[in-house]
Amino acid sequence: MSPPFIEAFLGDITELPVDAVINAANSRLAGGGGVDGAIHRAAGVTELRAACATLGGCDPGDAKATPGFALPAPWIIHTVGPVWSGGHKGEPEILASCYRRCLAVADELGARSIAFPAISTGVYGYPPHLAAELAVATVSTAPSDIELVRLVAFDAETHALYLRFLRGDP
Ligand code: AR6
Repeated sequence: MSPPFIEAFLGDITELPVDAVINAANSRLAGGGGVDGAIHRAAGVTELRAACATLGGCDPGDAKATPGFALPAPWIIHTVGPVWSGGHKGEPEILASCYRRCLAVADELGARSIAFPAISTGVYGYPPHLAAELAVATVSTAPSDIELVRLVAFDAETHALYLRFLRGDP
């Protein structure tokens, strides 16, 4: 187990040919907007909804896998980030747990390459710079057999944040 190679990527996570794509889901795993909606549409709404319905929901900070169906990625790992409410309600710990649990589930699946969206930074309101710093710090120190982690930004500002923290700039 050694740290993975981590790279920032700007674009649509649903198009990436990695072993597992991470979904920023809700605790009912009921589908929604943002990256969750995009993943459902690209994977196939009917198939993915049915697979999610068997999982019994997912607690914030935890992660559960389904097949990727029509995605290039064979697996989807659904995780539930914290809803931001000022930062003193355990949000950083929950978000760090999302990254660690996704790496652990990816390990169990035998995945070697995975892609994360910027969990919680959309509808859930987590400040993007704090989330990007935490993502880089957590992924680079969590033990796993994953070889490649793509931190996927859907906007240029988030991409610049990943590049900055991956360079080690404050
Ligand atoms: N590829 C990569 N990143 C994307 C894509 C995409 N296709 N689409 C959006 N993003 P959000 P959250 C980025 O709101 O804050 C859902 O309704 C987006 O720009 O998708 O964790 C769920 O069901 C942002 O940077 O997730 C939950 O109810 C990031 O993905 C709730 O939203 C996360 O934004 C979860 O909220």
